[in-house]
Amino acid sequence: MAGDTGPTTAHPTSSHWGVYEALVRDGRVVGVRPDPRDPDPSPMIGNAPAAQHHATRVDRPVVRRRWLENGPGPDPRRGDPDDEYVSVGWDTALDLLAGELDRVRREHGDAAVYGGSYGWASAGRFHHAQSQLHRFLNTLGGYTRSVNTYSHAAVEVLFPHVVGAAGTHDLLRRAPTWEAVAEHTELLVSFGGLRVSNTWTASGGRAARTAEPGMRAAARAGTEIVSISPLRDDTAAGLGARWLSAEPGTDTAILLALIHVLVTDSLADTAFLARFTTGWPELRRYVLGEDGGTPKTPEWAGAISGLDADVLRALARRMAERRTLVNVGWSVQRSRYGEQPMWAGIALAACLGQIGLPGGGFATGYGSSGNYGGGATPVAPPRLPQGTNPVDSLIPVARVSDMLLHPGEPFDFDGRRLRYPDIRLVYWAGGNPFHHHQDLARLRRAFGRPDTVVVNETHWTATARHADIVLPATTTLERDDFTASQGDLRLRVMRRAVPPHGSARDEYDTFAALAGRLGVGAEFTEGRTSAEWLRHMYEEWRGRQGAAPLPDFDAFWADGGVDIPHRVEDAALFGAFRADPAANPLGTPSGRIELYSETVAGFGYPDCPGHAAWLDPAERPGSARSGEWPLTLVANQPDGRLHSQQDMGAHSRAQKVADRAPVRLHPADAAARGIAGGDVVRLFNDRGSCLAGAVLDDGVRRGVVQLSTGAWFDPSSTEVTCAHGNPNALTTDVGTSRLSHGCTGQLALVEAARVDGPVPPVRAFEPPRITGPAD
Ligand SMILES: Nc1nc2c(c(=O)[nH]1)N[C@H]1C(S)=C(S)[C@@H](COP(=O)(O)OP(=O)(O)OC[C@H]3O[C@@H](n4cnc5c(=O)[nH]c(N)nc54)[C@H](O)[C@@H]3O)O[C@H]1N2
Ligand SMILES: Nc1nc2c(c(=O)[nH]1)N[C@H]1C(S)=C(S)[C@@H](COP(=O)(O)OP(=O)(O)OC[C@H]3O[C@@H](n4cnc5c(=O)[nH]c(N)nc54)[C@H](O)[C@@H]3O)O[C@H]1N2
Ligand SMILES: [Mo]
Repeated sequence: MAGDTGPTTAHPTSSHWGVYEALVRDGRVVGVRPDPRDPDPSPMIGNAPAAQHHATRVDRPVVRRRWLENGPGPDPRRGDPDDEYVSVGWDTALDLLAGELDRVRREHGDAAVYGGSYGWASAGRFHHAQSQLHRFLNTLGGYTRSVNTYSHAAVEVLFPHVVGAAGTHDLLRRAPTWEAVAEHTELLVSFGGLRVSNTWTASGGRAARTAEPGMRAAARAGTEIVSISPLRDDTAAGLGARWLSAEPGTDTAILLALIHVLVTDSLADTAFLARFTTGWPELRRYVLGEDGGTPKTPEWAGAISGLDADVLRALARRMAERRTLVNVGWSVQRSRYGEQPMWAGIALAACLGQIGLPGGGFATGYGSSGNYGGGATPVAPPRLPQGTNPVDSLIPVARVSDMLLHPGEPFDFDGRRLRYPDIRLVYWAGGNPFHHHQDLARLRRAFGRPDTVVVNETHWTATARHADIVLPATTTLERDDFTASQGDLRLRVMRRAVPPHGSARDEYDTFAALAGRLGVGAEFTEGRTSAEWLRHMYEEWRGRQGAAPLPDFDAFWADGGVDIPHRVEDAALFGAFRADPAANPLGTPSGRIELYSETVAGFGYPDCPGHAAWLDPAERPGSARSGEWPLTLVANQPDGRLHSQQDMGAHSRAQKVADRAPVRLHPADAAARGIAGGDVVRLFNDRGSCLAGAVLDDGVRRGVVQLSTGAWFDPSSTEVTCAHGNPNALTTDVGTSRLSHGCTGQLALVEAARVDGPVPPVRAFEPPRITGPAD
């Protein structure tokens, strides 16, 4: 065939999940080739070819017919799978959107625009959707923003009270390198495991994959690994890790019991506690039950967690005898009262007295991100300047439904009393809230409230299908860019591989055109084209590297990248504080690690008291709700993709069972419900339901079912909330606590049943009905 005869060319690029080359023939991506320097590439790069040219690509600007005909306004039918879109052409779409932005700002003020727009978008640092959107909205006059992340909001908000802001930054960025772990750490106890597939990902992509080789080298060097988790495969086979299968959501009880043993066995490092912490007497009283509460004994924790009391006792003693690193993974805080296991984790490490010693102490992020433990560089990659947001209106990111449903209502947040703004226009670019948010039925109601929803997307995600105006964005493979992740050692050129799909545009051009219509074109562009911005950002960054002789832009571009000047951090985390706490105090009121915080206690939040405490969550085995909903759903990160991105790709599709997301169950739980491998299963609770395909696995703790996030939300069936298997049909939309309002999507109580008879088809990958001319 003539069309198949062109030469195949290779184009270097980067995704958050790997550095690779796109193989292109006749203008189409036909394959991928891993970066030659990556010895163990992630299979997720295999999703790119099918995703690039999929039928769900947004190929032209469209407007939802009901909005076009009725004008802006709340619409409970927003997101109706049968809604029709009208192809209007770029000029009309931009005119309509500019007019609506202008109307909302004039009538309701800039705070009525929600530009929170959370999401991972793509890896390139210039064509980064949020950066572009935020720069545009700031140029215009500002917007209501979101703060903190779905990933680890409880860490971000709690730890400044516990170790100070700089200490929190260090905890998230400067953990002991895997080399230091191999050299110094005798025992690594990880709550939430060290899930290898999670380390395939790092924001921006990563030139060198260091996590999996690092953990293997540590295991070879003799680091003993204990994984406390509901899934056996949260640690790689071959690490020789010991799996302690615990009930999800019970880590705080386990951690408090380990502290209890250290105290009663006189193994707690009282000299360390006295010198480097404050609040130990309060925590100690609580743990021992001297405050009138239950003593937090191993027997007490054993009954809650399912771990044997003697196992906990032996573990605590072993930790005290060895150089021990306590890692509490981010998943552990992504549920109700998620602040508590973090605070209890650092309290345990403080009792062991090893914080500040090489390879010892506390960490949070091994097994959660590819760059954690990879060493740090003091140099951040180039970044598009975003200007300043003159509007002082914000929400904690996971409170989006509350905000839209309860305008004007007050809420508590980290000691402040704030009010939800009255949002009239929601603008999302580079994120998929109908992937990431909890209780999607509630989110759908919330998305019915604003006057107008605007989404820039590469694909027809469920979020795009809840929008009134949808603007097609180019993908990474359609633009020139560069990228590096935090701690990366190389800034890499990403080269355009294929022409834009349909009439998709770079978001920079979209926002420049909108800014022009709204009278701020010159401020937004500063007179530069995309290509000129790349050069400008690079040269500006190069200029900041001082003495380091870096190549100029043309040489950088020709070479395909530049090594980033760096320094591998070998100083122990909190080492300076330990060496001289008077000279190097932490940024807390006491200058020490606050095991009890007067500040947090002073907020008076029952859901986050002044020290780590066991607060019994509703969504856990053994709770009152668990009588009706006896299974604990673990909604962890998918190993076939990043979140919802490229779910239609070959690697992700190959994992589906009966066309749906795979749900893993213990064979005994399956047998009790007459479920066999390959069956379609309905998971349900009082919030919603979804279908999934059964996989039986005795590496799943009994009573637990695992359904990873990221199956494209499919509300097309009237019988279930999602026909495809998105776990957020089942999760609860309540924050971790009033302190941080973190995401609680990781755990939910559910029941499961086999589906007999006709099963609704999966329609997630069908684009919506579009009328009108192709643009
Ligand atoms: N139940 C449960 N829910 C969770 C979690 C959990 O553990 N359990 N984890 C949470 C976590 S940690 C996170 S970080 C979130 C992730 O949630 P998100 O970051 O929202 O998920 P993604 O699927 O990565 O969404 C990115 C979107 O950007 C689009 N995109 C890619 N490139 C571009 C571009 O150039 N321009 C534009 N406009 N769009 C682009 C993609 O098509 C995709 O739709 O999910 C959270 N949700
Ligand atoms: N392949 C891939 N990698 C990713 C991502 C992705 O989408 N795909 N997303 C990235 C992002 S944005 C983030 S924030 C990180 C998230 O990193 P994490 O939060 O660490 O990842 P999860 O997979 O959600 O959870 C890891 C494991 O924790 C266990 N777990 C769940 N609940 C509990 C509990 O209550 N107690 C204990 N002890 N264990 C529990 C589960 O068995 C789960 O497999 O991953 C990143 N890496
Ligand atoms: Mo995340």
